[in-house]
Amino acid sequence: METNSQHKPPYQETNQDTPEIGGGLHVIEYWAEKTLSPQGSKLWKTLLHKSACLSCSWGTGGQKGGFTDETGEKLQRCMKSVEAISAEIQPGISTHFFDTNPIARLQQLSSLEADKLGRLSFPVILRAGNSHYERISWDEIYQIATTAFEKDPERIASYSSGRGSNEAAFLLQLMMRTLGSNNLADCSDLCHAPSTTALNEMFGTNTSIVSLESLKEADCVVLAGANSPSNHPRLMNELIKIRDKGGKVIVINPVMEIGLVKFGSPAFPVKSLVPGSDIASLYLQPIPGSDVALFVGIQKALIGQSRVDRTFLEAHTEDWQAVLAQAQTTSWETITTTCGVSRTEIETAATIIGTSKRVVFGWAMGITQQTNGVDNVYSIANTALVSGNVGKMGAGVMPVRGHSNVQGFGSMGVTVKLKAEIKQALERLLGRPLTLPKGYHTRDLIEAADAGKVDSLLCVGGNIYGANPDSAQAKRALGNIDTIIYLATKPNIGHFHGLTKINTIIIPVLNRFEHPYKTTTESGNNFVRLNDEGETHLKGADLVGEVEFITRLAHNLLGETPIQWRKLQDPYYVRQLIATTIPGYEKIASIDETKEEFIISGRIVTEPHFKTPSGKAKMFVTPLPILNLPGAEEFGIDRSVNSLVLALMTGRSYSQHNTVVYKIGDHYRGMPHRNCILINRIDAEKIGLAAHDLVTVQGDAGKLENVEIIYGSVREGAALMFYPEVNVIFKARTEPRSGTPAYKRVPVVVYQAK
Ligand SMILES: Nc1nc2c(c(=O)[nH]1)N[C@H]1C(S)=C(S)[C@@H](COP(=O)(O)OP(=O)(O)OC[C@H]3O[C@@H](n4cnc5c(=O)[nH]c(N)nc54)[C@H](O)[C@@H]3O)O[C@H]1N2
Ligand SMILES: Nc1nc2c(c(=O)[nH]1)N[C@H]1C(S)=C(S)[C@@H](COP(=O)(O)OP(=O)(O)OC[C@H]3O[C@@H](n4cnc5c(=O)[nH]c(N)nc54)[C@H](O)[C@@H]3O)O[C@H]1N2
Ligand code: SF4
Ligand SMILES: [Mo]
Repeated sequence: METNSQHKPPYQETNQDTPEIGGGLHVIEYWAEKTLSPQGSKLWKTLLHKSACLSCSWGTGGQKGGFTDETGEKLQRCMKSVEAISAEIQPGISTHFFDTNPIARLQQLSSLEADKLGRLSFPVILRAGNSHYERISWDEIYQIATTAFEKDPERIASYSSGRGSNEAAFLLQLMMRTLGSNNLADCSDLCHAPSTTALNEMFGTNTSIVSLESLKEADCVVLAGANSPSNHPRLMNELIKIRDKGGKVIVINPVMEIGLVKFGSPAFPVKSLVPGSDIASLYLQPIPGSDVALFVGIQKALIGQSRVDRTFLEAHTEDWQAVLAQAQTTSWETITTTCGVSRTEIETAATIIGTSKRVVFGWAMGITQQTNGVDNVYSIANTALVSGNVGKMGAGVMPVRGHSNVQGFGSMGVTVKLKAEIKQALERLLGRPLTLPKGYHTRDLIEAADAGKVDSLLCVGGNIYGANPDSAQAKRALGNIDTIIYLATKPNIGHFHGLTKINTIIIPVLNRFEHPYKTTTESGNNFVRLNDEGETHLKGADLVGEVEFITRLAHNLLGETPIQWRKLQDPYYVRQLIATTIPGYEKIASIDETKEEFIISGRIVTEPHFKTPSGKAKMFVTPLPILNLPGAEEFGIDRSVNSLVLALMTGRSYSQHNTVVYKIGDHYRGMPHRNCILINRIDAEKIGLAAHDLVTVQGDAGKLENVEIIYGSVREGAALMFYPEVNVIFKARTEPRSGTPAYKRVPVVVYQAK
């Protein structure tokens, strides 16, 4: 098929189904369609409810009203929140649904179909040997759950996903740790764990050191491995404003995402929405997994241009000499062949960074979901330090987080790497020393379950089956567990494939805007929001709050001393515990009275003093990755077959939230359905393929067939597909220090079946 951009280099060509800009009127059409739908009034009631947006970590909403950000700016609500709310306000699943649909039929459902079943509204159980989920009483649930979690603490575990509240998260880890278990797997293990690891080593903090207020003062943003027009749309408003005031945006992404080139934002209806605003001043398309080389190249160019801030390095950092020496001694040849970006482009990036006054470096999954994800983050932060862009307003390092409260879960101690300060505070609370075994993060949990070492698992949200690589392994591993309890708002494919040996229980929970009490959440910008009480539209449904479920289970297991679990059913008292346990959260103690949302103290760094033992930022040398791809024969493909090995990036389509698919296509990449592979025209032509041909895409764990070739602006040698479907084809290769799978560089072979 023709492309609409023949004049561009081949890896910048898109297909004719791609719109001219990201965002734009399409977004307004979606708002209109949803507003006029039968759910319209419910949708608007929820949008106006004083609670944080459910969708991403940008964390719009809260006490200032649904459309205001923490600096008081209006019109900061995007259609992704409409998408998330629309799914939550669906009618409840009928009471007969599970009686008439055997598990074998439920397993045929796609992610989209599972979500469209509606809200879970009564608890169900699948018992060993049975073919149907059936309704279960609360008494029996607590009896099964109590027996399950009385087991050896090494053999019990939890998995969580960042949609719940801080209060639920705090209680979850408190219960698990009081029981003696440190097996607190969390979706962040699959996500920003490399950022947490690296930032902790370098700056002594786990999160972004930039506030939204500070970001607004930047005159340059470097955004690497993030498809923000789709996943953090309100970040786009900040980029637009930075460009409007003459600032620069450098985008680093193997795919030229249309919304990162030009974005039409509804927040600026006249000047931006229809014509679109320029986003990238410079767009670099590296080879997937090669960002370290690119950033070492930028450091080298900064040295060459005499733009290194040596005074800053000497005064405020450690081991900078080794980092500069690495950049100096690594040849341009090595750098450019590793990352596939030219020296001229790298030098241009360095000039922009070096001549800007205040640069914020942001990143997301393209950086972390790599076998060297921690090095990737080190290399970005090294670049920030080398150019003197840390420790002042308008500058710093900013991981762009995932789920709306994933960061809150980490802060509350839902992690295998518990901070020493929190451990000590928990010990004071319990009046005894805590022994914390190593603990299973998400990948270790799957491996342990696969080896038969896990008896009971409590899943507070999420889809542990759908989120992990190698779906067959995930299914097998979960199948080795005796009891899994899924707390969830809506059914997902994990509830139908992640089945246990004995009891699989699905418990329907209230969501953020439905609790009869206040809760709090934490945004990726370290801002704590207060969510007001609400009510559910599911009349007569049998739902539970996460706080209620966890406290009741904990009471059954642990009694009333030293922790009064029944009192903690009121989240007000949980907040009092958080205030004395979690560093920086002191203000939460009075939030019920003051309603004052706040930035967590000690997180935002605007002076060059760091929470490391020396008070200086510690720098790390970042070895360049060796990025070979296996030959086709290593996939068992005969030489006579015309095939191509590619580095596959797996991630989100425009209309999905993680494993939950809302619409099948991706409007902005011109991909009409889920079973597509986005590749470069040149690559396709190498093996005689054309757009819309059907191919097999095979990894080391399986293959997908009849995958449609879509031409897109992906760099040569790389391709892109959507999860969770693609998770059937590859095994986990993980980053050793964080356990995060390399979802963004999956070796696959592409060929046409005979
Ligand atoms: N609407 C919506 N919002 C979401 C989510 C959602 O699913 N839907 N999910 C939430 C969650 S949990 C998360 S973690 C975030 C995810 O937010 P993102 O990280 O933006 O999402 P991804 O789709 O994983 O893709 C990231 C980008 O990385 C690029 N990339 C791939 N490989 C590389 C590489 O090697 N180097 C570089 N520089 N770039 C690369 C891809 O081309 C893609 O544009 O979004 C959150 N917000
Ligand atoms: N191939 C590939 N795989 C990936 C990724 C990738 O880029 N590529 N990204 C990874 C990343 S970054 C992440 S974060 C994981 C996501 O992994 P998860 O967080 O495990 O998955 P989600 O799809 O976000 O979970 C959705 C489910 O959460 C439940 N839910 C929603 N709201 C609530 C609530 O308020 N309370 C409770 N209890 N349940 C609720 C609903 O039942 C919904 O079906 O996937 C990872 N997997
Ligand atoms: S940017 Fe994120 S938090 Fe803000 S409205 Fe959109 S989805 Fe919600
Ligand atoms: Mo994530």
